[in-house]
Amino acid sequence: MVTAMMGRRSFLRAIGAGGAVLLSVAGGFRPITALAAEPLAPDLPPLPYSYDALEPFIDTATMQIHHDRHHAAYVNNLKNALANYPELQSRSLAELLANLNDLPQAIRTTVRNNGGGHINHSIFWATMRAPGSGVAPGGALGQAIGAQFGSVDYLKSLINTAGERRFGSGWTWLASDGAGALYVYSTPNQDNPYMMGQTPLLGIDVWEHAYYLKYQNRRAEYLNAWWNVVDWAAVGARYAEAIG
Ligand code: MN3
Repeated sequence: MVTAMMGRRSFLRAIGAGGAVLLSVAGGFRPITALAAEPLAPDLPPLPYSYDALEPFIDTATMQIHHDRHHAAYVNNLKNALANYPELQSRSLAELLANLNDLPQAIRTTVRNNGGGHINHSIFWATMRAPGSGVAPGGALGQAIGAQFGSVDYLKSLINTAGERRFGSGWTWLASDGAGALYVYSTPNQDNPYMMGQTPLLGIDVWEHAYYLKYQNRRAEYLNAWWNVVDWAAVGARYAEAIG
């Protein structure tokens, strides 16, 4: 069907380039609107559930190490980088990431990697929930997925394939351009849709630290399993805010 084919072509173009590619949004960065609502939490936010809440799909040990060590390190590194720049501490992290070239050269890469790490993981925790407790995508998000991708299963396959093809460390995303269109692509390291003027709706961490204890080198198995803990209600709320 036409809508699904459009999604497939956009997707193939994105992963074919091998990196974070903005597909077809003209005019560069859009004004910071919904992006500005993303808070820059000064400290490591607690998990919104227990470490074992996502078992058996995401194991307890991985959650403990991932949150308490990896995410904590990104927060600490970001705070250290911004310590001498109080004027930057008052800006939203999404805004900083959307305008990296405006940052002092001395901290640009640190903010990119650790600010990205901080906000990416904050979104990651907030878009998962206990298995079996979720709902299908509804509302405006459900309509947009149906119109653009044809089915939720097809969308999942696109997101998974982008994540499987990411060489090395990175993320696979569902993102909004703020005008209703959805995008699927992968980014390296801790890069994210904010850097392209988009809003991340859902991101799956494909760094090995996200899955290696349980899945070893079987990234595709991890990606398939991840959908058992997706919180579509949270993703839908992010979409509503992005297009609001
Ligand atoms: Mn991670």
